[in-house]
Amino acid sequence: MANEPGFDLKAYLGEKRAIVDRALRDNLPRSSGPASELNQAMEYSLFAGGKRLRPILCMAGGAAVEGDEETVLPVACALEFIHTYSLMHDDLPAMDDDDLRRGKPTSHKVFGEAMAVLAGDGLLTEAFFLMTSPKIAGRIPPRALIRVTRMIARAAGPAGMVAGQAADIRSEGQQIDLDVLEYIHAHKTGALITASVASGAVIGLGEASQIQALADYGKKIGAAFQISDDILDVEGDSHAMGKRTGADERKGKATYPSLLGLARAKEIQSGLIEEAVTALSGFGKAAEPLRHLARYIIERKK
Ligand code: GRG
Repeated sequence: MANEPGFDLKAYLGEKRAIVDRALRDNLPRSSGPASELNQAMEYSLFAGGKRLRPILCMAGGAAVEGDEETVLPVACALEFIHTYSLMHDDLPAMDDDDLRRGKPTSHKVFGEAMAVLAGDGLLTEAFFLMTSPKIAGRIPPRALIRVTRMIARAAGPAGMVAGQAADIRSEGQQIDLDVLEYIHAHKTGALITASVASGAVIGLGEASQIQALADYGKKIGAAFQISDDILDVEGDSHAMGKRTGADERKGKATYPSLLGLARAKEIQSGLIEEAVTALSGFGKAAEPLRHLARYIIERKK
């Protein structure tokens, strides 16, 4: 289905980012005591210029089932907490050893390794404190809240993102095939993106078939998103991205372009976006932001 004309994605993203940023500030734990540096480190990475894609997908998932945005918002923020923790830990010397992210020095470069580990731990645990807060618990049935909490824990943990990261680390410098690469992508990146869209729909009290359709959409855009990341590392503008490109090749990482070539990677990516939009065929105008977000994933420059 073609995107409807008249939808201004830039304005939509700007408006939702402002809402997310405000809510993140409101929900950031503060401390002026002996551990205040921990809070500074959490704040530094949370406000280092992320696109807020996961919270926006969560809000758009909620909107697709006509859920209440205020109720979805704490879960949207929790997803950004988890995403930020994963980037902080991924950047550590023990993992990807990156000095720059989004054009800024990484957490361990500013605060030291121990504080970067702890600030990541803090964001991860705080996410679950936030998503089970009375702000949500008083508004939706307990079953929906438990379902969302388990869904996000699954996606972030050792059956999801953490497993993807472990497989990725073990595959570095090795010849891997497309099946392993797909496993890494689906777990490391896809799981949290899928949970972002689906959790919005669960909190928005969508029907089972709607939640399933939105999870299918999430899987497709999650896969396309990771292919974009691989393509941007080959063709992207390092200035726009705030980091050096070509890192995958330097580290000997298998990617879609390295295994299949750039042209085929782009073809697969476009196919995934079409399938994602098709998964939304049962939705009307309420899913329009999601349709546009799907296209944004392959058009993004950073
Ligand atoms: C440490 C458990 C653990 C997991 C790390 C997410 C991740 C797993 C590693 C990041 C490595 C990476 C570059 C993955 C590619 C896709 C990805 C998640 C990119 C970053 O997400 P964006 O583009 O980031 O949404 P911003 O900066 O906009 O928040």
